[in-house]
Amino acid sequence: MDWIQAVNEAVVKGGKKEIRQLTIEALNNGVEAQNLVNKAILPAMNIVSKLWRREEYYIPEVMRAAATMQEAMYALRPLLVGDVTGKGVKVAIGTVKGDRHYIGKNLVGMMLEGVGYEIEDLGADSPAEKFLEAARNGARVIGMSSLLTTTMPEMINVITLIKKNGLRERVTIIIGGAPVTAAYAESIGADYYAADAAEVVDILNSRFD
Ligand code: B1M
Repeated sequence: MDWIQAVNEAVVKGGKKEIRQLTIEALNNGVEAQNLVNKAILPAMNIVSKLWRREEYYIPEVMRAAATMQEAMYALRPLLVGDVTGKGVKVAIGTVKGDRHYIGKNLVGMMLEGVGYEIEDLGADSPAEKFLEAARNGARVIGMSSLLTTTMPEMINVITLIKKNGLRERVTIIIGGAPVTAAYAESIGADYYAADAAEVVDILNSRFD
């Protein structure tokens, strides 16, 4: 049995009920958790995206696939979030106001937690004030995710608010999400842009190790 393909297809088809069992079986058959994420689950969401663009999938199918992906991630979580020594760095991460996409943000949070960062999940559709509050309460990193071109400018509001409150020098700001680019990060005064969760880990490790 090709476990990678089976998990990939189950996510694309939105097989929420069977995905947990399937993921566990794949693990029991020697497939590594990280491989399931990188080779089965993330590519599945790309397929879903294409199907949506071609109007072969509509919002209910996309939602089902997203929920299935989350379910698979829950099953993998204990393996991705290993037994690691804490770094003593709190990262507050959220999807900006107006934007309800949270899968990528959750993945970034999970990967960071896996290597020892303390995560404060601000959720999706998170107003600027929530990011400010987190910065006030000791977060040393503010992570913002945006999946919509229309919500990207909300990142500017967050940075402006943090600056206005005199906290800019205290926090490292990292941003990402499908439409976000390194040039955009630079233009709005964020410290870093990361293309994916693994890059966030690399960047923060080089900043805090
Ligand atoms: Co939405 N959606 N969606 N959607 N959706 C996109 C983003 C879109 C590109 C699809 C398309 O048209 N091709 C498009 C945006 C177009 C644009 O603005 N450029 C779009 C749209 C238009 C919309 C709606 C407006 C549709 C509508 O209602 N007309 C609507 C908006 C609702 C809202 O937010 N207010 C909407 C709704 C939805 C669903 C609810 C159906 C669902 C969300 C489920 C959920 O999260 N609760 C959904 C989904 C699933 C998608 C796609 C198909 C997949 C997104 C995803 O989860 N990918 C997406 C198409 C696509 O992105 N190709 C699409 C998997 C995830 C792991 O990847 O989030 O990119 P991603 O995260 C990556 C990197 O970007 C990076 O790391 C992660 C991987 O390692 N990253 C960071 C993310 N955050 C980071 C933060 C960092 C660093 C890296 O630092 C802190």
